[in-house]
Amino acid sequence: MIEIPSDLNKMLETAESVAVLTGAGISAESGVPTFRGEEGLWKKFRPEELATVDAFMQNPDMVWEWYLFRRNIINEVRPNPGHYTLVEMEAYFKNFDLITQNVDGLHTAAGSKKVWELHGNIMRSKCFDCSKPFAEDIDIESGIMPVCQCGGKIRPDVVWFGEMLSAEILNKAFSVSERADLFFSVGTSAIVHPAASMPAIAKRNGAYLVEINLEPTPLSDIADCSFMGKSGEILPEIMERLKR
Ligand code: BV8
Ligand code: ZN
Repeated sequence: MIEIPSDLNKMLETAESVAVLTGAGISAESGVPTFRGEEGLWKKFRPEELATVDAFMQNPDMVWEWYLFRRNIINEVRPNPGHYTLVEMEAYFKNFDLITQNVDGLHTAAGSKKVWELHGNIMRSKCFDCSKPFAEDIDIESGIMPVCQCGGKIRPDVVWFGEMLSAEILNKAFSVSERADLFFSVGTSAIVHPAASMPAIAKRNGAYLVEINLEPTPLSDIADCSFMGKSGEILPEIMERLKR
């Protein structure tokens, strides 16, 4: 059982606009490897070296091999109690927005409606040049890289390091963070920007900031309360408290 501080109790009862930022940690209990954890997504490389335009330009096969490897994992996994609790919270609070860094689509699969995917979605592919969605399966076994009618290379529809996020989604994330009176940061190491600035923006605009993570992060110092533990266990306990 977790200890819920009285000021969080009060916020849970009075909050009108709630926003959540999630990272890879919320999908860990579903079996999706996190980026920087010890089981690290791809042993030999760091995501910052593979999830980049340069890596794709230099070695599209290797980058696609990494994404197809991750797609296969994600095809086998299901949302966990942490994802499902956020679906319940969306129904419970007057205004609720879910901002995610994750590209695994598990929030939508769990039933969340208002999900802002800051970094895109790994299951979608698009043309590198004209961004036209590419619906066919990617098969690189043949060694032939899929190309768009315009001649552009097909890539995963995710935001790589050094790439701009969608301005529309980013602005939406900034505005829900500014407006939130209760903000949860769940399962993120809070080092990737501009995503990691959302909790600080919420805090600066008067939100009560809750962190749920396995280990301390740069947010732990500014959080109003920090639960160190598994999101799949802590989020359901907080929801239990809401229902009582
Ligand atoms: C941009 C999609 C600029 C691809 C991803 C120096 C300083 C500051 C910033 C920068 C800098 N140098 C470069 C930058 C900018 C860079 C950045 O922030 N780099 C970082 C590494 C320092 N950002 C960018 O490049 C962004 N673009 O800035 O554009 C620009 C400006 C003008 C003009 C042009 C360009 C784009 C960033 C997006 C990159 N794409 N993903 C893909 O997935 O392949 S980011 C990638 O990391 C994932 O999306 C992931 O979600 C994200 C963040 O990682 P986390 O989600 O936090 O995961 P992590 O493993 O790190 O942590 C998991 C946590 O969960 C851990 O703390 C763990 O303890 C905890 N946990 C584990 N299990 C559980 C748990 N918690 C609870 N319960 C559990 N069970
Ligand atoms: Zn194209």
